[in-house]
Amino acid sequence: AGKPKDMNNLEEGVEFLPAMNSKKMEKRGPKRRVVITVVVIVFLLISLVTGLLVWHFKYRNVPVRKVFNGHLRVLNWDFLDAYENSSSPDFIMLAKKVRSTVRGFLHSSSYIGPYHKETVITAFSEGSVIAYYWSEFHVPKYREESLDRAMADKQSLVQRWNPRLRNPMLKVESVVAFPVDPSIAYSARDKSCVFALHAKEGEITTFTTPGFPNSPYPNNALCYWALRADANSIISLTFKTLELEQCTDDSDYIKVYNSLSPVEPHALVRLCGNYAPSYNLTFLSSQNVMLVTLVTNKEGRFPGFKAEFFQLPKMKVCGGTLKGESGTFTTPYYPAHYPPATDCVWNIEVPSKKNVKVRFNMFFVLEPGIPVSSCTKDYVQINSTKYCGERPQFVVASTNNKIEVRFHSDQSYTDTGFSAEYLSYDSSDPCPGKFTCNTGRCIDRSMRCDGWLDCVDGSDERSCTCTDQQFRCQNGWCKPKFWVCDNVNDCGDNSDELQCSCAADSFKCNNGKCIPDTRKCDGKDDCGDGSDEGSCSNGEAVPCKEYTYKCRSGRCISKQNPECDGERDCEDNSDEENCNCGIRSYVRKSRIVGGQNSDVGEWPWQVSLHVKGQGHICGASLVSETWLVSAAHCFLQLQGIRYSDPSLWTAYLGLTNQGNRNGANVQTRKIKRIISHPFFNDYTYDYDIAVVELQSPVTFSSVVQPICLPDATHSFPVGKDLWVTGWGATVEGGSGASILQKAEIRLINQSVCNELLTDQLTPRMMCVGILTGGVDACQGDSGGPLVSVEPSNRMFLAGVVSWGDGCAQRNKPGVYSRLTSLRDWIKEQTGL
Ligand SMILES: *[C@@H]1O[C@H](CO)[C@@H](O)[C@H](O)[C@H]1NC(C)=O
Ligand SMILES: *[C@@H]1O[C@H](CO)[C@@H](O)[C@H](O)[C@H]1NC(C)=O
Ligand SMILES: *[C@@H]1O[C@H](CO)[C@@H](O)[C@H](O)[C@H]1NC(C)=O
Ligand SMILES: *[C@@H]1O[C@H](CO)[C@@H](O)[C@H](O)[C@H]1NC(C)=O
Ligand SMILES: [Ca+2]
Ligand SMILES: [Ca+2]
Repeated sequence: AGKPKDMNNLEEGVEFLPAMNSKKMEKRGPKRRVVITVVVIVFLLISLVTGLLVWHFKYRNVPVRKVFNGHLRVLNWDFLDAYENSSSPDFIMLAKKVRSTVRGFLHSSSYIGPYHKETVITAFSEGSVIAYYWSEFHVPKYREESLDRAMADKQSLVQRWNPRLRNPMLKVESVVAFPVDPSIAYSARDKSCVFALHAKEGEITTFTTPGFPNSPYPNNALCYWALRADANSIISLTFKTLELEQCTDDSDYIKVYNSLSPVEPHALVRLCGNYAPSYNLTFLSSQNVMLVTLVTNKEGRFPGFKAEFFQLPKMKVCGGTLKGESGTFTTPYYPAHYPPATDCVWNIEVPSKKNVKVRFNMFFVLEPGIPVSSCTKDYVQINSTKYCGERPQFVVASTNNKIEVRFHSDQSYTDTGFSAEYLSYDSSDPCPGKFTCNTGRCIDRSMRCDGWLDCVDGSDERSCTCTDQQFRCQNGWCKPKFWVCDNVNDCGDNSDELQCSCAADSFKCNNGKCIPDTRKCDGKDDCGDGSDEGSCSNGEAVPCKEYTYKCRSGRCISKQNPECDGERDCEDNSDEENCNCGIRSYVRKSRIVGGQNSDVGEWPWQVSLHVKGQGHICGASLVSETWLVSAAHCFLQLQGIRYSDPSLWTAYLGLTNQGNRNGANVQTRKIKRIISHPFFNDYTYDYDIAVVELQSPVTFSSVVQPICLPDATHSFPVGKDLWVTGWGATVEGGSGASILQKAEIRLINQSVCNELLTDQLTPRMMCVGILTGGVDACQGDSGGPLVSVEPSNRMFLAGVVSWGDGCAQRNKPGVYSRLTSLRDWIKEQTGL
C-alpha cells in the first residue's frame, strides 16, 4: 500500500496545498523534521503572498491608459466663426465651459469619475454647437470593463446629471464616445500638422500633404485636416492625386471620417497605395463636417495627396416616384462615394399593361469585412431581398407594373453605389429580338447554344443540339471541342476530360503522358518534357537537363518556374535578378466593368506600332528600356511597302486610347532596328517572332513597365488562364477599337487544336481559346502580348499574337507564337 500513497503525495505536491502536504509529512517523518516543515510552509506562504502582491500590483492595480473620443451637442449656445480657431479667446472660453460640463457628468458616475484624468476639447462645429473632445482615463484592469460599459451608456448618464443642476450653463445632448488608440489622441497635442479649413460659398478649397508636390510627406506623422461647411450643408471631398506607400498592415494610410472625431463608427474610407484613374476618389459627408487624417510610419518617401472640397446643400429627400416607359436612376452623387446615413426609396411605375424590370449596370455597395450574404450595413432592397457587395450587371424583374427599390447606407464606410435603369416590357415578349434568360436578362441570340453560359442560370445552354464543332458532354451540355483534354472540367461532370485522364496511381505529365507515380522524381525524364522531375528537390543542385533551370553559376535546380517568384532558389540569387518587370503600378483593382475596355495602366507593357499614314498596324510588348517583342509577319513586304524598314514605324507606349496619342503620359519612340527570326516562314507562320530596338530608351512610369520574359524551361500548362490585349486591328487592315481591349483566354491542348486546325501547328505555336468577351469582340493585335499571371502575381509573356485572325473570337481558337521555344533566339539578339 506504500507505493500508491507515494504517488498520491507526488500528485498533491503539484497542487500547492501546503497544509495538507505538511500533515502527511508530519505523520511520516520524525519530530525533527517538523521544524524544517514549518520553515518550508512559512516560506511557501510568504512566496504565495509576495506572488499575490506582485500580481496585484502588476496586473490589477497598475492602471490601463484609455482614451475615448467623442462629441456632444450644446443646445443653448450660438455658433461663432471664432470657434473654428482653437487659439481664439472665444474658443478657449467655450472649451473651458464644455470641459467642466463633461467633467461634471463623468464624475457623476462611480464607474467613471475616479479614473478620469483629463478631457480636451479639440474642435467645435456648427449646429447649434457640436463639441468634439477626447477624455483620458487611468483605470485598473479589473475596472476596465465597467468603465467601458458606463461610457457606452453615457446618454442615460447625461439625463441623470442634467436635472441635478438647477441652472446648467450648457444644455447638452447626443453625447457619444468611442474608445480609440491612445497614441492618436496623444499626438493630437502636437499642432504641427493640424489644419482647420472652412468651405467658402461657391468656391473650391484645395489642400495637400505638407511639401506636396516637391517633397515627400513626413514620416512618423499624424496629420489632421478638419473640414467644415455652413450649417445645413454637406461636404464633397475629392483626392485629385494620391500616392502613398503601398498598402500593408502597417503602411501609411489616410482615413476620412464623417465627423470631426477620428472614431471608427464614423470612418468613411481608408486609403493607401495608389488608385487606377477609373477608381472614383470623391467622398460625400452626411453633415457639415469631415475629418481627413494621415498616419505615417517611420520610413518611405512618397508624394502624398492633393485634395479639394466644397460645400453643397443637404439633400432634402432621396429617391422619388419614377414614371414612364423607361428611365435611369443612381445612388446620390454617383459615381462619387454615396454619403453615409442615407435612405432612398424609388417608386417605379410603368404603364399599367406592361411589366417592369430594373437592370443594375454598375453595382458597388461593398463594406469592408461584411459578407455579401448578410448585407447588414449598406444595401439595396427590392421586396424582401437585399443586395450588396460588388456585382456584375444584373436584372430584377417584377410580375406587374410597379417596383420599389430601397437604398440604405449606415454611418460608416461607403462605396460608389449603383447606376440602374428601369424598363417596361411585354410579359409575352420580354426581350424583343433577343433571347430571354430565365432570370429576365436579355442576351444576343447568337449566344444561345454556343457552349458558353451567358445566363447566370445557364438557361441559354439548355435543350441544345450539339454542332460538329462541339463536344457532347454526358450530362447533355454542348461545349466547344477545343475545351476537351485541357485539364479543366468544362462539362461539370468531367466527361470532357475522361478520355485523357490518367489512372489513379499514375502521374499526368504536362504534355499529357501518363507515367506510374513511382517514376516521379527518380532522376529520369519519363515524361519527355521533364515535368515528372520538376520540384523534386528543394534548392539542391541537380544534373543539368533540357528542362532544368540553369542558374548563372551554371548549376541547375529542379523547380518549376523559379524565376522572379520571390524565393531565392539559385545560390547566386540569379533567379531573382532582373525582376523589375511584370508588375502594374496601379495595384488597386480597376473599376471598369462590363465589356473588354482596359483601364489606364492596366497593361503597361502594351505597345502600339504605327506606320506613317496608316495608323496602328501591330502590337508589341516592352521587355526592357529599349527592346520590344513583336511578330515577324508584321514586317513582311506587302503591296509594295517594305514594312521591314524601321524608319516607317513609330512606337507608342503608355497608350490606352488611340485617340489620346498626345496624352501627357504617352511616350513615343522611333525604331532603330527590326530583327525578324531568320526561320520565319510566311506561308506556315512558323517562327513568327521579331525583336524591335528603340532609338532611345523609354522612361518607366505608372503606365510604362516591361513584361517579364520567361526562361526557356518555363511551363505554361494546358488549361492555364492568360490575357491577351490589343486594339483589335490586324495587318490585313480593318478598323480596330480606340480603347485597348482585353480578353481572358485559356491554353488549349496542342493535339486537340492541331486536329481542329487540320495539322497546321508547329512546336513554335500555341493555341488558345477565349474565356470572356462578346461574340464579335476582337481583342488582340498581331505582335501583341499574351501574358500569364504567375502565383507571385507577376506577369510573364507567354506568347505573341500570330494568326487565326489575330482576333480572339469565341468559337475559333487563336494561334500564338510560343515564347519559350523562341526564348534562346531572343536572348541571342537582345542579350536579355
Ligand atoms: C486664431 O486666433 C488667434 C488668436 O486670436 C490669432 O492670432 C490667429 O490669427 C487666428 N488664426 C486664424 C487662422 O484666424
Ligand atoms: C467621381 O465622381 C464625381 C462626382 O460625381 C465626378 O465629378 C468625377 O468626375 C468622378 N471621377 C471619376 C474618376 O470618375
Ligand atoms: C414583389 O412582391 C409583389 C407582391 O408579392 C410581386 O407581385 C412582385 O412581382 C415582386 N417583385 C419582385 C421584383 O420580385
Ligand atoms: C491532349 O489531348 C490528348 C487526346 O486528344 C490527350 O491524350 C493528351 O493527354 C492531352 N494533353 C494534355 C496535356 O492534357
Ligand atoms: Ca451561351
Ligand atoms: Ca475541359
